Amino acid sequence: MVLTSVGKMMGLQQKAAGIRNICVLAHVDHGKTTLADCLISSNGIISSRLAGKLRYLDSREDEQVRGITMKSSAISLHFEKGGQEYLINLIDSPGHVDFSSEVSTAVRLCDGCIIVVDAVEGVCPQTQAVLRQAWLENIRPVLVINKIDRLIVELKLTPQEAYMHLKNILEQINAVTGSLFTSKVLEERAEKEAESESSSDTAAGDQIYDWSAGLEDTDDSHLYFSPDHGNVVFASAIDGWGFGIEHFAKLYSQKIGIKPAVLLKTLWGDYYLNTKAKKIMKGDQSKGKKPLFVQLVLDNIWSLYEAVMKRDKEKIEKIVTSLGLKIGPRESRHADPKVHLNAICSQWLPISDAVLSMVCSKLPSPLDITAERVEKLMCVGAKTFDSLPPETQELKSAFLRCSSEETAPVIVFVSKMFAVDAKALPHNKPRPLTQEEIAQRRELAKQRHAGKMAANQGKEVSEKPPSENSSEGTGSTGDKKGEEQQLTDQMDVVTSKAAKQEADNKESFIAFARVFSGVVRRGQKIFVLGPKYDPAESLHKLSPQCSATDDLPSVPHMSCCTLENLYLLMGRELEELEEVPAGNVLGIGGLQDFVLKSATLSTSPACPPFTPLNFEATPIVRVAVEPKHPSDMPQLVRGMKLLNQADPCVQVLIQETGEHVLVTAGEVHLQRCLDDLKERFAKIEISVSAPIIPFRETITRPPKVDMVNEEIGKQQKVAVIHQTKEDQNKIPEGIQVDSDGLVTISTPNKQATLSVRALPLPEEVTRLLEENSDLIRTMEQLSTSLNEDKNAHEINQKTMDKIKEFKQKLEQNLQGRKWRNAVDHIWSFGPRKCGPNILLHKFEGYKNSVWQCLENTEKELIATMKEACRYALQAKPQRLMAAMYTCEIMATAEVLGRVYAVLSKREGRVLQEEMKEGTDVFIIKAVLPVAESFGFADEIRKRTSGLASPQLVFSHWEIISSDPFWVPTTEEEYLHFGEKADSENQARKYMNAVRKRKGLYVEEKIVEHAEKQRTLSRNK
Ligand SMILES: Nc1nc2c(ncn2[C@@H]2O[C@H](COP(=O)(O)OP(=O)(O)OP(=O)(O)O)[C@@H](O)[C@H]2O)c(=O)[nH]1
Ligand SMILES: [Mg+2]
Repeated sequence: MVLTSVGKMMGLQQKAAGIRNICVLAHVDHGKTTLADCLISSNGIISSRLAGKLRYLDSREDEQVRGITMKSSAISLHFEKGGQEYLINLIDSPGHVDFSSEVSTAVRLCDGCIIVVDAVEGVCPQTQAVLRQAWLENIRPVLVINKIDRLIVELKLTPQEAYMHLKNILEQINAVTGSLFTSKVLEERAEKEAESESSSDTAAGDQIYDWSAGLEDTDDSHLYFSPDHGNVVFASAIDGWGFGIEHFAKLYSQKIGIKPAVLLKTLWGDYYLNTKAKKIMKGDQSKGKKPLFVQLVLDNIWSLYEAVMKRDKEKIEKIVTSLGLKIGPRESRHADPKVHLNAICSQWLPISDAVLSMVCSKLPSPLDITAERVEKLMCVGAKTFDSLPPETQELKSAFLRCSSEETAPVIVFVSKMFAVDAKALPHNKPRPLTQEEIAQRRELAKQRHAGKMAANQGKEVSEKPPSENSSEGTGSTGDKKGEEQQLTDQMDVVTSKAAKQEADNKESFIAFARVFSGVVRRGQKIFVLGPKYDPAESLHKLSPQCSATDDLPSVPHMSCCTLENLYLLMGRELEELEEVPAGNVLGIGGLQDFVLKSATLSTSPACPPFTPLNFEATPIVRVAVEPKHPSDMPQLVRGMKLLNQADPCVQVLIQETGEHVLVTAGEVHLQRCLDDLKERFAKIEISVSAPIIPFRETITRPPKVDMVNEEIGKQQKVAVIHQTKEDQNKIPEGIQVDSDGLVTISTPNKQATLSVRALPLPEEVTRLLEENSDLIRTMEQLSTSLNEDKNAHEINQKTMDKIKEFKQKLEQNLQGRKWRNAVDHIWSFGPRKCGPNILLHKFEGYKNSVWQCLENTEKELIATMKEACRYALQAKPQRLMAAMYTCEIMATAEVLGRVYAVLSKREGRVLQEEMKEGTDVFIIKAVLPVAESFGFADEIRKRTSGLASPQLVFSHWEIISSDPFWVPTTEEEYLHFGEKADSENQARKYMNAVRKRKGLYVEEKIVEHAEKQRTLSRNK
């Protein structure tokens, strides 16, 4: 296969209809990178022998060592089918849950995706997660069921069993898609109903409820994966083969004389071949017949595997000649039968053909971007499309046209920044010489040689006849010239070395981006729009026709930059480009001072920022880092800044204590960030603290029973111990606390007095607040703009309806005497005005509240009462909330016991256990406190000899039921737990650990009767 030249790729970039931007998505280890290898080898970039072993797109050293992908990377491939040429921009993504943010960055730039599923493991948690991601971004999926060879070699299934197994996998995956689809239809239906309700208010006509509108009506057949739709490929990436059923339909239509269209419909499903009648009949199972798929497809593959594995030379020969293949002696005599197998299979059913032709025929080109997706991309937060300024709404057509005309506005989205060694940039690399340059050099060398020869001759001549001075003169000048040349050459070497060293130390950032409209050119000036940029605001100040080259007034969240370099992304290599037309994925250099992680670039100030990426993983694992040598601090600070820019998900911050903190998605992610920091970005030795575990604090209702299940109030208190408990919650003077927890506190100048009471919110309210955080943020923005300038914003009717609905729901959930009128008295949400806490006021007649955007009243609301809130919280029973992971572990029956042992040792709780159909594998769903999770995956892997490996995903916060301040107060408790309550109190353990880290006072048990201990040890 010939390597496709950059020139050719540039040509293909111009034809948007032939472009496919796709990514490969799957659960960890299902074979994405191996599949990508096979596709890359079809373009001659790597040899087909190495495909699957090289894992070309895993270009980092740690990716190769650990065998998992950590960064998504892109490569452009060329494919030809049916006389049409295609450019495929392929992005390989990581499957490990810690790196799921890399998946989000990849999915945003694509129009379609290949979902890979391991034929043995089937649908796994990350498979579901990536399907959801694809769904959220409105991109179309196709399916590759990979590792079919494992069904033959490892599970030793018969073709019939394998068929049932594959059918099962398809059902599972379609069930996931189905549930995504149903939830969306229901949502839309609810929305429509709400709309029709509001319209029926005005038009008081008869409302006929249309029952059929909804699920039954909506055609969803194109969403499902089915081999007869042509969106499923069965494959074994490691053995280099793959096929869609149309391949076999074509093959057998000639052999058995049945139309390909008929075969295409019947090859998958419960049909069988009636050989006598030469007809395809339905109902294989009831008649005990082999389904067509088994008879015509799987049987053949199975017998090939059998023949090669058993080294049945005759049979292999027969198969090879009947298929018309040519196998070299090197492969057929290889000691490893797998090599032989690979050679046969990859010629017979080349996986790249099957997958790429499915991609080209089933996945959309950039021209097919849907209006729905465009609107979604353009509307940030709870804003709706029709609330955008008209100039902005007009841009929708630019997206839909995806045009590369001069007049089309340029719209580019940068989904992440990635660091490359400055050495690896094309302009710093020795580049192969062109023909002319080679000719030129040859000419120069010839001249030099001729010069030397002449000089030598001259010398000889001058030595002989001393009278001929002239020739001596030329000779010496020639020598001088030579010396000069040498000197400048040396200088060049020195300076280039210095430059190289400098380049060595420098990291260059490349933006991973896609052009949605227009043509980007090198050296072009363009607006960089931050996520908070608001076109409505800037269009007041700027004219919609202004360009980034004009001298413009400053606008918040907008800057101008020059596109310094454009690159074609070719896996480990970058190729320089002069311009990139709409519809392509590209790399952009020179943005590192303008873009932190992601951004929207446009030539039009009316362009809105794209919606933020949907990140599934929440950064939760924090560590503090410091340099080993304090003098290295500046490098660390710089390194952390670079790391932050290079990773979509990591957070770096400086805590109040001055500690530098890294927040990462999980242990593997943490390790990668630390390695990057040490070896690339800071290049210093660093020491890392133990993970800092996050906790939240909350209050609960007072318990009705005590720790020994006695009703509270009836027991006799133990006076002495009771005293200590009172001490712990000691409240300073000047603050009154009543029996119901109402705290009253005066300001130091005694001008004002505040009374605050803390109450636990009903759980549904907390959930409601968390779900609506976007809406609350929008309300906050509206309120501020109302306070500043009454008419700055026209509030969109839909948003208003949403706010009203939210208010109603809150009212429904805040019922009872305690919460009377509470919703109207909401002063603020918190923390930072949008969290799951509510601040209520109790002033009768006081109007100011969060609902002012509905009422249009204005007044200031400012009050700081940190102290009062703290004491109010302390006056109630306090509890810690722990961050919880969910994990799904697959384990065989024999290691199940050990998995449970590890789980229970680490305070894990099993939620569900079920057996995977058709296998002896159990799936265990459990929750585990983040605090107990460090080393969990490793421990499980070790205890089960690598048979089970869990992935942990942050799921929720959970109240730890024990009271961190608890001490025995009644006689029974005292008897049961002892004076010091020595038995484990999980909450206290966590609390003390935090206090210790913060250098706060920790009350710990001290050995009180040391003498007794001495008598125990006799050897003293
Ligand atoms: N038996 C078999 N093994 C395969 C096949 N494809 C891939 N593998 C193996 O599965 C392992 C994982 O393959 P990768 O391609 O790295 O998987 P991945 O999906 O890229 O993994 P992550 O990027 O870490 O999510 C490797 O050891 C491959 O050799 C296959 O078709 N059959
Ligand atoms: Mg991979």
